[in-house]
Amino acid sequence: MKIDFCEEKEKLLLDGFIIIENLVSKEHVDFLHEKMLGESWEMMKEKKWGGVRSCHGHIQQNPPRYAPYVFRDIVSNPVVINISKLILGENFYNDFYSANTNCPESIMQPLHSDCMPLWPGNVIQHPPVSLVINIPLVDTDEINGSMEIWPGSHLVLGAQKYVDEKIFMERKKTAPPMRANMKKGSILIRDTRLWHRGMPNTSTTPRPMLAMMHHIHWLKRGKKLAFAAGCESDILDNQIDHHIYFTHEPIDHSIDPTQN
Ligand SMILES: O=C(O)CCC(=O)C(=O)O
Repeated sequence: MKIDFCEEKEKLLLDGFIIIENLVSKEHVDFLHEKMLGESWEMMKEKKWGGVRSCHGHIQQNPPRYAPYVFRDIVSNPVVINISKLILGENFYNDFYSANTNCPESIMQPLHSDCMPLWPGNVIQHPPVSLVINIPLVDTDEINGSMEIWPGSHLVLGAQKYVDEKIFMERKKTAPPMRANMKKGSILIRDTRLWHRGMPNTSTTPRPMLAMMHHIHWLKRGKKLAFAAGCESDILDNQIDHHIYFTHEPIDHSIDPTQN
């Protein structure tokens, strides 16, 4: 597959997101999905709701950070690295490795951005400083709650983290939202300011979607994430600052990775 990186970069800058298909091996996706699905059902039973405002049916679920569940085409995908480098420059870093699992009977989340602009009072928007990398572990569509995204909304001035209904109803007239429907193996890369929300999952199975966050090198860093020793060759790529450490201690991946 040939990717026009200049075109993808332009699209990402303009629309605030891109989706590229066939970037992750379906075997890797299925293998990780099988491992995580059991944990999704458990968390669902215990009503461990998370994500934005911990809405009913939405789980913040961390994937295992030990072999054999760590894959280079997920954590260090070369196409994603190339795009992040084009947008964020050299030495960008990742500080997040989790998943949004949207469970059956979930409700609609409030429309929101993941990060606010760095200079909120500016009269023009600054270039992107952070990107979210989303990788669904199943095909996603309107039935199982594909994410709603608002093209171009990352450039709207004056928006708050939770977008006021009056503001989004007005924007809807000229720039309506769409659903990020994806085949498994695809990757969605989006500006963290892009308006989006989880939608009801009316199917009978959870819809897991991995999430990583890439940041420009000078943005303030949080704690490093722990991965199990032995995964080094599945992860390390010198074009990305992984902001992680490897440990021989057992890793409880159910704990919030940034608290680990
Ligand atoms: O799961 C989704 O589709 C979106 C989740 C989300 O945006 C969040 O929890 O912040």
